[in-house]
This record gives sequence, structure tokens and C-alpha cells, in this order.
Amino acid sequence: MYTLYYSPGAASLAVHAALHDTGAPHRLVNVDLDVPRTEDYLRLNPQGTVPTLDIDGLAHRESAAILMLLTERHPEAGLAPAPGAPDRGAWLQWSVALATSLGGPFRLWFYPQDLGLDAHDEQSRAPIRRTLEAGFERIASHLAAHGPYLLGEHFSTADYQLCMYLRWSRAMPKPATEWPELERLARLVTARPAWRRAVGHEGLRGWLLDEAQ
Ligand SMILES: N[C@@H](CCC(=O)N[C@@H](CS)C(=O)NCC(=O)O)C(=O)O
Repeated sequence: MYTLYYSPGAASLAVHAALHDTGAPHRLVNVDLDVPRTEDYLRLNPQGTVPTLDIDGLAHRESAAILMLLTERHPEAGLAPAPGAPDRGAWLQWSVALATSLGGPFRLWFYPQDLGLDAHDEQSRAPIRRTLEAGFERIASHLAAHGPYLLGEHFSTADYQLCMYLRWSRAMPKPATEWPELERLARLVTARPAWRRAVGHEGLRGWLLDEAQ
């Protein structure tokens, strides 16, 4: 049995959507990130972050790793190229690259305390913004040549990761949807029934979903 510890719209969203794709029964626990985590939760996840996916009593952390684990446990869901398939390496590469090149900077964007700051100012925000926009640019160029998904014609969990990060940029000075290839991918991914179910359960509104209907 799966239990997903999540917070609406957080790094748990990609995992939540993938869980719906697997069709596996799962329980959801909403972790309030505005208050200190409980001792019980810190035992599951010492960093106090979401997501945590409990699988039969064993806690798993890190959204990219959990997504990879789900693809391994549910090969029939078709969420990743099978081991040995030609584009398996590209899928592994994107899964890790997105977590580091977008996930890392986004963490600094939303958590200035990670940089020892109480709050961001223009000066502290500028290099993070440049890094994220350079990442969007690189990914958009890739999609222009090889899209519409990261692996071409085939959707994979890496697209869930990317879509989640693109969503996080929606209040940035230059949202990711200003890159047409990124907007196209976001529309494709947010139209998936599993994504829609996840955002519905999390009570999220807007961001392409309403516009796309
Ligand atoms: N690299 C981690 C990042 C997890 C993360 O930072 N989650 C945020 C929400 S998006 C969180 O739990 N923040 C609460 C906190 O740091 O106290 C992952 O992808 O799972």
C-alpha cells in the first residue's frame, strides 16, 4: 500500500500524478508546510520535506527517485522506457538533470533561508532567475528539435517533473510558458487524466488547466 505525504502544488505533485497513472491504491496525507513538522513525520523524512512515499512501511524521499521507483514497480503503466531500451539513458539523464538544474535553483528561489537570507531582494533573486531562465531556454531548444515531449513522441515521468517545475514559474517575471515549446509540453501534460486527477485532489486551480478546457 502506498501513502503519499504531499502538500498542494509542491514537489509531490509529479509523484501524485504518476500514482494515478499506475492505478495503484494509495492514501494521501496533506503535510502542512506552514508549521513545524511533527516528530513522526521527521522520522519518515528527516529533512521535513515533501514528497515522502511510504511503501509498505518503508519511507522513500526525493521526487525524482520516487518517480523512478514507481516506473520500476509499475512497468505496465508505460511511464518510462524499459531497461535496455534505446532511450532509457535519455530518460535517466533527464530525470536527474531536471532535479538538479531546475529543482535545485527553484528550492533557492522559494527558500531564501537555504542561502542564509531572511528574504530575497532583487540582488539575491537575479542569479537564480538567470539560472532558471537559461535552463528553460536549453530545454525549449531541445523540445524544438526533438519534442513535443522530452523523449520525443513518448511521454515519460520526466515530463511530469518538467511540468511541475514549469508550473512553479507561473509568478516569475518571465514564466516558462513564454517559451512556446514549454507551453506546448505543459498543455499536453496538464491534459492527461492522471494530472487532472492529482490537481483536482490537491484543490489546485488555474494554470493552463482551466484555459485548456
Ligand atoms: N529535492 C526534493 C525537494 C523537496 C522540497 O524541497 N519540497 C518542498 C516543497 S516543494 C518542501 O517540502 N518544503 C518544506 C520545507 O523545506 O520545510 C524533491 O524533489 O523531493
